[in-house]
Amino acid sequence: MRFLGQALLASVFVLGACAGGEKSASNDSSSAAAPAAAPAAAPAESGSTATTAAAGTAAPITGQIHEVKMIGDDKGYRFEPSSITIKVGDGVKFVNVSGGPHNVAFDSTAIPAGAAAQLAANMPNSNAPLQSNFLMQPNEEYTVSFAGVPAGTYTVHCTPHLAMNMKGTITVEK
Ligand SMILES: [Cu+2]
Repeated sequence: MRFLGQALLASVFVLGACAGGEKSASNDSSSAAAPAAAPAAAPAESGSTATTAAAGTAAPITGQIHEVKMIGDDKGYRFEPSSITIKVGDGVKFVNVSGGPHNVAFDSTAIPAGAAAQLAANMPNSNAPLQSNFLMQPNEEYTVSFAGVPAGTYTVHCTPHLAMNMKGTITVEK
């Protein structure tokens, strides 16, 4: 919308300049041209996450995506819902609603045996294996694929608020 507005303004300016026959400096041309340079897509995670990436290849979500809110308010810090049941192949989208920064973290001892490598591979932009980056802004999201992982109970927590018992349970069914 903003780009369109600038383009329209620029057109009006150019038309006006032609009609008037005056070659005044086009002080708007640089800003009108700027939006044409599209920002490059965010690069994939580099160096620091090499150990995570090496754990395996991410398995894309093939099923439903379930939303879990991450909330911190006067009632405390929590995942909402704190307990969900999904299928293998589904994804869980965590949304930072309030009280962040939050993250999405799994303790390798609180997930099914044999789950860690694939789950880590399914977690982009990890700060460490099984730990997402920190969600700083309201409405920032982080989606974890539960494709290719064993069925069972996955306990998820938020590292900054673990001491405040910000934990949840994701039951993954075959
Ligand atoms: Cu948190």
